[in-house]
Amino acid sequence: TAASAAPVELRFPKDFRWGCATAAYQIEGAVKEDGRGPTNWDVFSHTPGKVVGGDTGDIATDSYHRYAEDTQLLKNLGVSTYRMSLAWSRIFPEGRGKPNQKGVDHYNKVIDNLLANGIDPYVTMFHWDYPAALPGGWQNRDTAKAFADYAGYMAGQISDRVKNIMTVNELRCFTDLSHKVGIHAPGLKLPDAEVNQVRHHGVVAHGLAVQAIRAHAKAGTQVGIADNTVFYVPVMETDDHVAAAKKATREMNAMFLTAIMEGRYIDEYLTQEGANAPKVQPGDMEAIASPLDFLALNIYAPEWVRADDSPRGYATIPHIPSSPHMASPWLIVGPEVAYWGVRQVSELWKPKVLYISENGASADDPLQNGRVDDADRVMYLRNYVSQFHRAVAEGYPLKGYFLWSLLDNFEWADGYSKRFGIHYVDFKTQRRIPKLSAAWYKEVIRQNRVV
Ligand code: PNW
Repeated sequence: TAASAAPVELRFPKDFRWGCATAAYQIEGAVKEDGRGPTNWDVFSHTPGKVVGGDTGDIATDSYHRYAEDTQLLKNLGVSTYRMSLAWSRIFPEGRGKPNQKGVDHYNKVIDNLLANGIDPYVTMFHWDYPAALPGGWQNRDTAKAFADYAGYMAGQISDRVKNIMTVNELRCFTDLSHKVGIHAPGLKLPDAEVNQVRHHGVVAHGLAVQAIRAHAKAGTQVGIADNTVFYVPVMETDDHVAAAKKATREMNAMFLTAIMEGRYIDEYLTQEGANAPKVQPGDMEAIASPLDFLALNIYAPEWVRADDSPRGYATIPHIPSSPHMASPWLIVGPEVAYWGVRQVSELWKPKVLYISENGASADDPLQNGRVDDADRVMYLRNYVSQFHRAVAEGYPLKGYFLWSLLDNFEWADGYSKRFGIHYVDFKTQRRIPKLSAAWYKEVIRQNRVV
């Protein structure tokens, strides 16, 4: 007899929120307009040898001028939300002092345009571009205070319309990639003690900003962080490996999310760092642990881990050349990280509300006969979204998903050589062309299920 095939549909809850994400320096351009001050990334990208091809964000996708066109791309997709960031140096060109009204006006126009089109903006206060005038950048503790003042000020300006605010994007990137690995602005390779201090300033900045936003924002404003927690995926789904992976995730993020959620640096981290551990001032840990309304995760590549009988109980498994990856070599494909990330933070810290603030992929994106058939990106996205669906179906509090990115943009040290968009951008004409992945995402949203 013929099998009666009843397809299992991976449907999301009715109120699940679909969106796209971008960041100011990666899309805006207009770096000298309306009083914007120079940033760390302007300096870095204009330093020969720092960015592939000598690319800069001077023009990027010109979204400072084309924001209304970008809103129409979002509207055509059918998203209900859009995650964007504000450029600190448009508001405070020198990092502090007197606000620049033209910068505030610009973001008011962008926000109003989104709302007029039925799209709810989620705003990140800091996505890596800070005013170059701030002495010492994140090496200087005063930057944390300046950041909180800026974040509080802008929360006061926008929270009548913006209901969800994120403090910073990806602590690990703007601390470690910028001050330890040296591939992001300002391009430093500092010794361990100084790196740990920069990390500490990062989490303090987040905490002080939470307090400042709450002090200035309209009651009810939801405050969170967009973190790229490193998630450890158990090599197999058995109790011992599952427990080992959760322990690894908690310990390996000790300087970032674990500190924020637990209000202290755990012993494993302090012991490991010894004399290089960060210098903490009274009140710092209380600020860092400021309660959050939601937690947002940027989830891309997995780490793999297995249980073992070492004292800590786990061994990480390095990526090897045969690990499948997308166009960026670091972007290992491991869709299960989407499920385990949501499950692990839920079990470890019980956040009330979770979002995926970024997930997406770089691909080669050949433009042929006016089309970009990025079937590889569609495959990547379908697999990750299916794993997020599993987390939702099991009851974890995941409420929304922001796809990185709405359009190809300035991919940091990779310049324009790596494309993450679901809209192709011709950087000569600034023409936007929806890729196959945009058609796929539109259908996911329309049917509210994996297609
Ligand atoms: C994120 N890694 O960065 C950022 O938030 C975006 O601005 C960026 O464009 C996007 O992901 C794609 O790269 C990351 O090396 C950069 O693991 C590097 C890593 C992870 C995230």
